[in-house]
Amino acid sequence: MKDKLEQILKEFRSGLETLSQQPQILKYKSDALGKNGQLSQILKSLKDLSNEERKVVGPLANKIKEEMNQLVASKLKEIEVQEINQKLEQNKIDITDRMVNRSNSLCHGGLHPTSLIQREIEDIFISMGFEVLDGPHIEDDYHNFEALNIPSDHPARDMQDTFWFQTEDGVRKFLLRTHTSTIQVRGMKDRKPPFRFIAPGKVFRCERTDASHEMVFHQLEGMMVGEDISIGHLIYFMKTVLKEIFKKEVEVRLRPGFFPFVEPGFELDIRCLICGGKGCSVCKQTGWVELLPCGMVHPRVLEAGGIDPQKYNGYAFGLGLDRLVMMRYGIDDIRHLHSADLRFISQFKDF
Ligand code: FA5
Repeated sequence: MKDKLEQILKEFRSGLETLSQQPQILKYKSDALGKNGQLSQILKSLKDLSNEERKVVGPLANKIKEEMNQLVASKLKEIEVQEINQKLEQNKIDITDRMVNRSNSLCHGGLHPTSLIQREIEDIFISMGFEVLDGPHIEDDYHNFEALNIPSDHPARDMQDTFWFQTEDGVRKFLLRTHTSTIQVRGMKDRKPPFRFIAPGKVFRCERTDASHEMVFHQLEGMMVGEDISIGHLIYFMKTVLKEIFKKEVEVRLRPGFFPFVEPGFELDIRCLICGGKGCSVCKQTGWVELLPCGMVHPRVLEAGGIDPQKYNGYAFGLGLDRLVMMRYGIDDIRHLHSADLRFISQFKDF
């Protein structure tokens, strides 16, 4: 019986070696190990053996069954690896290869205009002593609203239509951040005044799109906290940045604006550079583009960031990055920026 078991294993192994397709192997296995297979027959006949024989044959039959299973598993693994290697070989991509255009000259990629402007602005702020921070796109209610002095029953929540994640119990706790102001409290918590930082990034709103509105767009948050910070500091930094970006003085106007996280709050608009102030679809025929809401940080927001509002104060702003890109390059519709149209994108190659 012992010899017979070893013979079964030997034959199974050599039969398996001749197979190379997964379905064939699975069938081979079920034939050999199924209830009509030789091994099952031996296991069934154990009851007819003497006690002594059963003690030897039983464990040996189980060991051989285990070994046959292992042979099949490693054969299947081997085939899987072969298939993956074959696919990799067929779909080989040479990342050093260059694309050639219709006129047979080499072409290469470049940065998106939003990235170009973002990098330029980061450099300007870094040169003025600002840090550059990052934050999560999926935010919690606390950092997007509560900590910014916008409690759940506050009407200001309606100013930004929000994409919420619904939890299983129906509670709205997480959302796609509606503004980069979420970084204010995160940034303050990790720092001691005086400090200044910016935080560029994507934001998301459930909005109807038009020439100046997108559902996914970019903002660049900025914050400066210390002793005796004034609106004068705010205006100075904003004007310096705009002058650097546009390489000339641009006409700006400051008007009162309401944001629960600043007091007082302002809207800084720039004279529309698409129409020169005459009126167009980008400036909604007003001649001015809303670009840079800002204000002095509300004491409650400083407190949420662990900063004593009796001792320190600061300013914050939230630059609309896409609109700045539009003004800088004379783009008359924000939707071009996400169009992925190579004819549009390739105009901005920086090298
Ligand atoms: C805010 O998001 C505030 N968090 C900004 C802020 C920060 C105020 C710090 C005070 C202090 P607002 O919703 O206005 O504000 O958006 C800021 C800028 O983002 C706007 O001025 C505009 O330039 C840009 N923006 C707003 N909505 C859109 C949109 N749908 N598409 C493209 N740009 C937009």
